[in-house]
Amino acid sequence: MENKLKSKSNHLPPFFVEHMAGGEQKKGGGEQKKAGGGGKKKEVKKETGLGLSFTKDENFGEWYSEVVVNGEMIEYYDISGCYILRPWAMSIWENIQTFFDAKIKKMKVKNCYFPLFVSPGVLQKEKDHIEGFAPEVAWVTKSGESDLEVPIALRPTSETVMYPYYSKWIRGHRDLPLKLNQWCNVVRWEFSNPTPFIRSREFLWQEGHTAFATKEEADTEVLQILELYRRIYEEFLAIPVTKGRKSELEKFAGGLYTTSVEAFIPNTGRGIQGATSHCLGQNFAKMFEINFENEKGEKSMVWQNSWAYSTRTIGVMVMVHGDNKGLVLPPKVAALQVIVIPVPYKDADTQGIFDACAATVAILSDAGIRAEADLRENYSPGWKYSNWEMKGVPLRIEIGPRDLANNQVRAVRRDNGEKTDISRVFLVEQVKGMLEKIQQNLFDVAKQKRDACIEVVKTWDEFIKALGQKKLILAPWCDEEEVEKDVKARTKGEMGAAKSLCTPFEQPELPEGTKCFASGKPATKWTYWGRSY
Ligand code: 87F
Repeated sequence: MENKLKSKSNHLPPFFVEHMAGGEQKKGGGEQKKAGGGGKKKEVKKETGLGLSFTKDENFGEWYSEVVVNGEMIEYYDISGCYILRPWAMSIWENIQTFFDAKIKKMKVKNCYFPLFVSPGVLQKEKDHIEGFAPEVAWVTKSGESDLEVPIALRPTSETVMYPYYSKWIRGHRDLPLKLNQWCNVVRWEFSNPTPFIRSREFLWQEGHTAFATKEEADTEVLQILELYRRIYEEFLAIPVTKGRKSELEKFAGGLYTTSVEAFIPNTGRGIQGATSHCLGQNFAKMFEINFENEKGEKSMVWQNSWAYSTRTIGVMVMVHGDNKGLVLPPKVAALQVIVIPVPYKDADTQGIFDACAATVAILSDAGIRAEADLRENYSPGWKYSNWEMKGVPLRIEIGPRDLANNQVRAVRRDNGEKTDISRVFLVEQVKGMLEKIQQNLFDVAKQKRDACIEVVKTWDEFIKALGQKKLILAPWCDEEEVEKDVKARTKGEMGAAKSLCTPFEQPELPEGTKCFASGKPATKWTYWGRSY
């Protein structure tokens, strides 16, 4: 019996194991963050017991781990690098998904679903592309107790899964363009330090895979998609990004060229790739024989693109906007935009206050604002304030006896703490206006902080100094692969090497005779450099 239980317990989460035979296994994930252990523990906890143990400035890594858990976005799981996405995070994902999905449908992209499992033959068909990534591929080798005859891979991306069928489905020019997208999970067995949303072993994304008759059509789409990614970051997540092109070293090796939106995390001084839109050229078409007969009856090869953004978007949002009270959610993506909290006082008209809260929610909801009241009776108003601040709700509305008497409510902004008394007559328009202001302010503040980190350098010494100061470095570059390799080699250390982030499409003027910061050769462009995630 004991043996049976033991072998069974290998497949079960610790919760179940604990509730079985007295469970000698430990609870919680292997990498469960030790909120109290190690490092400097700053007491920012309030009397409510709801605060964070770490400040964003003093211990960013621990702050982040704590904020995603206490803000109820993530629960740690007992497999390292895998996380539970709780409804609070999932609704943010859904809000940006709704925007993007509608936009790509307007571009005539169709959704589809290909299997999660990949046979080794298919996975390795395109050898060059898979070579560098091979260590990250996860394999299923067993069913029950028996070994599979052929192991099966879990998709890390779906080029090799989808393109054999593109070859089958595309025959003539009338079959083009073929534009497919799938919303799915992918698995990459990363070994470097897993971080919720930012680097996890399973994550959610959309992957778009399109095929065209001409390069021009492909080029156009690459930029259309990139613009949608910019809008997700800037208009929804309130995060400034730079659109640009990746260097030869940093591009997707299987493609022709890679464009990306790049964000920056001021606290760590690291760049972070926000999303990518690749032109694959005809590389995969050659490999997978994706040919079509053109209008002249000649056989030609398709031009392909692929593009993706992932749940990493949510992590960047937390890192950029979060503060020492917890998450700060931009109104456009927040599951809840307004939380209404009753503030009863001694023998004041408690029922009247509760009714006013319910009425406020009804009015806001009718106007399309995502609002709820926290009418729980076993928590104090102060506890509720802290709780919803931790969860990052953009606007709090308090209703107490004085507000009731004056036919008003008190609104408190999460982003800057500003308090405004709003007459109930103007409730909807004022709340709408405040939510727009919050959205704009989050972007403005984030942009100001990002811009303050940009350092224009001309020489290697200036570059090294700026790197040490966690700057986002803009430098004139000769665009030679060997030079970038050299920059990596010369900067490698425990913080990770510096690399090119992107060559921005918006180029400052490059005066005649400007030299490359690293090689001294003639510079051909301005490129962003830095450490990155
Ligand atoms: C990990 C393991 C195996 C990234 C990997 O960016 C393969 C890969 O091909 C791999 N990690 N990549 C590159 C993904 C390229 C491309 N795929 C479609 C995208 C956008 C969506």
